[in-house]
Amino acid sequence: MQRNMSIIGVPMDLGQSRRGVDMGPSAIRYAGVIETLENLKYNIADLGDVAVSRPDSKDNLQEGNLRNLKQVFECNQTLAEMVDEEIAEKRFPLVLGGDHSIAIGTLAGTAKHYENLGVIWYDAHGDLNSGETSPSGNIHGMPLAVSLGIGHEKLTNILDYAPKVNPENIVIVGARSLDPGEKVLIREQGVTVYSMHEIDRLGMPQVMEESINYLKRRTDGVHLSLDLDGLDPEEAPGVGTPVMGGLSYRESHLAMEMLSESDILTSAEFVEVNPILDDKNKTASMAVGLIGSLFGEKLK
Ligand code: B3U
Ligand code: MN
Ligand code: MN
Repeated sequence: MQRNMSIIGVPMDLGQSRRGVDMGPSAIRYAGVIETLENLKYNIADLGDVAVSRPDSKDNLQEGNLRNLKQVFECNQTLAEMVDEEIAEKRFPLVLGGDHSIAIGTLAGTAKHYENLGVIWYDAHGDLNSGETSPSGNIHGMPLAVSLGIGHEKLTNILDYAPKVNPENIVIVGARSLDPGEKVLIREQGVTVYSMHEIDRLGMPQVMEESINYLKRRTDGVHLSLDLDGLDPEEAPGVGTPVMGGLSYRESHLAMEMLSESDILTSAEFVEVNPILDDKNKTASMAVGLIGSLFGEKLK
């Protein structure tokens, strides 16, 4: 793993409708992310937060059923440029959200640097909607589709190339709330999904082993996009769209430890921490704990 790491905060809450997730980067910093990584001997450059402009009106559904398209686009454009530059300078980008729409920018900046980028999408949701299939118009339910080149051109074409990712290089872990259009896309495009059903049947060790081996064989870099709502809301309550029956704290730590041992990751992001909905910064602390495991913290 690259020892030089850049932390980029993205205080974005315009990709969905509940306020508060814009405070995610502060909450994760407050919970000690920098100290945790420095104790693990990483050289950290905290680049601060990307600017996010304010919406023009409250329920700002713009062209094609996309809420706050202009603001989400602008922020992701800036984020993509920053991530691109950090990777060019051989620094590992760790992006802190913010809602999951920011994965559009992270992936745009990352995928440029690989022939065949792999993605692990740790999430209760598929985030494979487009303006046509979305039940909400919320762009945080669309970033994975955007990375496949499906969706509004302004978003799919950030940094002037599309698609960013090959569907066969994507593994979704923890899914338990997929919309009809997302299920069609998963089938048509050959995305690998370990839903809660497979996790219950196979267990997290096998799921991660299969995912890691699969991606190792076919990719030259792997991005982890971890949505805290992948975890069970009893353990990670500070998220905007909780779905019961999720991944446990222990399963998630094991997944991070196995990823750490595999040494396949080349970039990562942690998103959807909403301190307003949280219980004493529990979810942000959970994110920091998972980041610790992901970057090599050992139990003994
Ligand atoms: N699939 C729904 C709900 C959703 C997606 N991502 C989150 N919630 N966090 C949608 O609105 O696209
Ligand atoms: Mn998500
Ligand atoms: Mn989610």
